Amino acid sequence: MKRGILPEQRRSQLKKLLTEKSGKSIIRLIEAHSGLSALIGSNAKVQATDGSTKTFDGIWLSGLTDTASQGVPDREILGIAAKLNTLDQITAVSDRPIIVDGDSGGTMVQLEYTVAALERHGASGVVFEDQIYPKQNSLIECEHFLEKPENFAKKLHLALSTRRSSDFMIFARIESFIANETVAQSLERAKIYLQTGVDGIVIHSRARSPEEVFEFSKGYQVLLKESRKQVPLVCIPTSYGAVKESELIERNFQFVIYANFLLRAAARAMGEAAQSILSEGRCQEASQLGISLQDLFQLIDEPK
Ligand code: SPV
Ligand code: MG
Repeated sequence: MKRGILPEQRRSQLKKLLTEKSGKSIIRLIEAHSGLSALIGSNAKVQATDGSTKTFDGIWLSGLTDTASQGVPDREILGIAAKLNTLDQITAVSDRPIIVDGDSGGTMVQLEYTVAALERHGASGVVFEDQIYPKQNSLIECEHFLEKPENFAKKLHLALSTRRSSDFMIFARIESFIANETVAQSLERAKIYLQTGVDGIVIHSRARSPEEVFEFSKGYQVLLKESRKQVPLVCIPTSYGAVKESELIERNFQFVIYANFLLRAAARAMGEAAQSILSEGRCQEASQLGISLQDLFQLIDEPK
């Protein structure tokens, strides 16, 4: 039987990682949307060129892939019960810290219950974004509507006062670039959100180049100096995927989230298998398109 770890053991892991990795490397999160994807992400490892073993440090419970895997748009439709169900699948099989995508947090009451439930269920942190509820996925080319920063700060204050342990990290996600705001506006938001005492800032973008997030990072370092704070910076480089982790470290990012790659890979493989069965009129070819049954049994610890 696969065993996760207890909520109180997992909760503090993210802060511990931050202390261990500070200034040396980046905390790498892989998306999960189910028990199986969490197993695959947690088991992944490669030998780095210096001989060390490279793995993912933690898991991102992605709103997009969690809802997509249930065939539903990423528009805050399913609610906290569905998210907790996914979180429980992940905690049952993985020992990694988990950051949950809290979307906009919903209404103030919804946000309060969300924070309490995620902390109780063992997540190590949650990200709330400053889009107006119900949010639109940031990577969609459409008009996105943002909260006034002062209003979003109220949500952050509520999240911070709701959590019971300071080990449970609250991140504020800035959607300025998603809504065509300027770098100056994004930094103004960062300044206001930092004043609430949040534990991290996520800067998002759907540009093909990292230029705007790099520019943000430059200004953000000045803000940190001025406020004498050390608040980690997070990016989600889906649209500017050519960027290397080494560049992100140079630009002072402490976390990188690989937000949707496992689900997209699985969706393509599933489509190819379904097509193959139809076109061949049999399943032999489809068998070659996925992992073997032996590997699947081993992955889920199927009892003999
Ligand atoms: C997610 O994975 O749900 C995210 C990242 O929030 S994005 O889809 O780029 O908005
Ligand atoms: Mg999301």
